[in-house]
Amino acid sequence: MAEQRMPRPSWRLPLLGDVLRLDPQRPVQREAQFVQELGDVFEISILGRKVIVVGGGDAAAEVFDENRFAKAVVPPVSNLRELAGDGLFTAFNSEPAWAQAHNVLMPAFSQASMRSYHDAMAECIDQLCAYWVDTASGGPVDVSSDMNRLTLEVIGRTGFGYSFDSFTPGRHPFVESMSRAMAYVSQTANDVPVLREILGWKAMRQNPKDIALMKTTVDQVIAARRSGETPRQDDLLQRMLENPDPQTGETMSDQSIRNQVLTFLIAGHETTAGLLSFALHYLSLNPEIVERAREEIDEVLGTDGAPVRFEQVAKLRYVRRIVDETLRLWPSGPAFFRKARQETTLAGYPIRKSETILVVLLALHRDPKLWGDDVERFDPDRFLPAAVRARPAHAYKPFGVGARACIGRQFALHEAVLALARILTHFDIAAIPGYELKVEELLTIRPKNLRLVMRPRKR
Ligand code: MNH
Repeated sequence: MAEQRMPRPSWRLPLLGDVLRLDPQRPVQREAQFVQELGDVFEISILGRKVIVVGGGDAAAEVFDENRFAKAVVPPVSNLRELAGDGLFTAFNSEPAWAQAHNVLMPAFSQASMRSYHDAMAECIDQLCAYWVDTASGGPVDVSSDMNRLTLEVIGRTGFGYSFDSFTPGRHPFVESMSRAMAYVSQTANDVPVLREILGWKAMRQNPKDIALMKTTVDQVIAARRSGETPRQDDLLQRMLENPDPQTGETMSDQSIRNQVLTFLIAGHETTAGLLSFALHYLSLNPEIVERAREEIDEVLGTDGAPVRFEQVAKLRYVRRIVDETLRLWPSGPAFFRKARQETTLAGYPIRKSETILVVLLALHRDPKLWGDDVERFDPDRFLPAAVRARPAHAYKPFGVGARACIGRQFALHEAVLALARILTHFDIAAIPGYELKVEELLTIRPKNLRLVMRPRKR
């Protein structure tokens, strides 16, 4: 194809580029809008940095091809390296710590390993339900905040035997530091450094303190386990301490273990919390979906309130489809970066080696070419096996692609299905009349100010 210029937003400025046309509060939602205006492939320029954006169609299948493209660690993801170093999520593809941690931890995240985390997950979910019965007393609950409590508690306990005392009023100092540190990374993603110093000096000073507190907390947990001060248990930390990399025979350093623990706390908590929050939002609006889910839940789990067994979770097929459909409309990691391994083309446009490409899942998952023309409708039956088979594989990638895809996928799905099943067993979920869904972005996405009334279920 002849050298043709990629579409770009109109009114590009010198130096600043398209930065004024972006939305610093809702960057990915703005980019999804651009997909509607400019098509599946276009370029934007942010302060001299060019980013190619892919939002649908065959171009998506192309960038997912691991032979020609790979994960790119660029801002804002690379800004997390100050906290998580060469941990799994933020490592460059060539860093040895990635391969080692990947080899040690892959078995710990297999479907079979979920059995060893199941009881702790179930306990945390029951604690959440009890917390709602005690504190909500029929009034509305703050959904995103409570889902964050749940998922952080789950990853803390199953990851390294640590409780954040999540179901007590107030917030753990670690949680305070983590949410400020995440907000800092997100808000400084596309800003101008000079302005940051003027406008954000307070946050700039707070950030190193937050990072130090998080690292110290994790180091203490690791040291306590290593010395035997806290008991052994079958969790991620124990596996990292004991299991050597099958390829090299070497065990992980404390520094690398710390980076992985911090990574799981970051990557494994707000994503699953966002998923659960959006799912509860849609359940509050769709009584017929709740009814179908409950039929399945009562049949699989029984109605006597007995603890859920590991094997039962995989049988909750309809609840799983609710989860899948939620991740279609609101993939909690709404976009990710790729880069060209060598000079190549994309949708016919020439691409230089290492050029940065942003995949906007938010747009891909609503591409009418792949999903039909009622893409906004919440319909779990899009994930019936026959419907899935009828779609190309690149239509749906909420957990990313290739070697660097999400290691926590089974973990998140098990936790989410279990949590929704338990919540639907115990509560009738009611929306606040007039609530309009607005979506907040802090690297991950969540429904803004979502409050729902959780009343003990009437049978
Ligand atoms: Mn998770 C990578 C989405 C839950 C740990 N995760 C990714 C990527 C996406 C993603 C997308 C790829 C990002 C990229 O290409 O740059 N993750 C999710 C979603 C959920 C989720 C939508 C929940 C829903 N993730 C979890 C959980 C954990 C976890 C739970 C851990 C307990 N994720 C990771 C790690 C990586 C990752 C670690 C990086 C893996 C690697 O690069 O080797």
